[in-house]
Amino acid sequence: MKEKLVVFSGAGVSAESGLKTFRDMGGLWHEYALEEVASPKGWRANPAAVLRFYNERRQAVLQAQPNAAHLAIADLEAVFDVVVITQNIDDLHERAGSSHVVHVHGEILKARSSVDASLIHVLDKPTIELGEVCAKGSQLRPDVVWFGENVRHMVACEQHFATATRILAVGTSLTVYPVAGLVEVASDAAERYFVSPEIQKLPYGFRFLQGPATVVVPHIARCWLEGRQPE
Ligand code: BJW
Repeated sequence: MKEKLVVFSGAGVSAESGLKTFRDMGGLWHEYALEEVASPKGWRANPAAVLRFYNERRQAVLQAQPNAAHLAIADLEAVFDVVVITQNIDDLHERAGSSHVVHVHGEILKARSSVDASLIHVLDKPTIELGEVCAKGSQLRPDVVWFGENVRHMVACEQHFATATRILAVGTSLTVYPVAGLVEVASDAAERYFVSPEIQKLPYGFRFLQGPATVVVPHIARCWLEGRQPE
């Protein structure tokens, strides 16, 4: 049986594919008020503005390509049972070849009913427009998790974190809960790495490797695939 390896990713892993992070300088939350575009209240107040925000980001996702970090994470499947738990709503892990990806904050390439969260479908075009409705006649919205809404698959994710023997966290500021708390569920026996270009709060038991995802993640993957400890 293969060893269980959890990759926990945030916006930073897709930054070098040209997708903006949220809280860095130049990030989305410096350009937009998060309560206006990423909350149920903002959606009720101005659905057209919310749809525009996500339509523009969906176009960017469709134009982006997986980078060396996404590809290195996919390569790890040669040796490990890899579960990618991502806060990202893009599909770059899947396009890089990762076969088990859990999207805790939803997926931008899917639409869902605004009255029934179980009515979800994959979009066949890059935009959702006002007036496009679900089978129950309500406006379609992006299938993403806004502030105040329940995140997805938490019980399964806690199980994956608790049973993994290796964990690689990359490109997240660990500011958004409850997902940020997953790092605390990791086993003390697990080998744990945290990758970011800047020194920030380091979760307990994680070793910090500083640098951009496209440099540090392929290095860690190479070491793990060759049975060496990353330095
Ligand atoms: C690189 C790099 C490179 C750069 N290489 N790295 C008080 C305490 C605790 C919790 C709360 C609280 N008050 C409210 C809450 C709950 C709230 C919350 O956590 N708020 C905090 C902000 C305080 N959470 C929620 O509401 C969640 N739901 C929930 O709790 O439900 C229960 C509930 C119900 C009712 C009432 C209250 C609670 C839902 C959270 C939904 C988050 N949604 C978003 C937007 C939607 C998706 C989208 O539009 O994309 O998800 S917010 C945004 O942040 C997005 C991300 O997934 C998420 C995390 O961001 P991430 O990925 O960490 O990005 P950044 O930008 O923060 O960090 C990037 C990092 O990359 C940085 O460290 C860089 O250095 C690094 N980086 N370049 C490697 N090249």
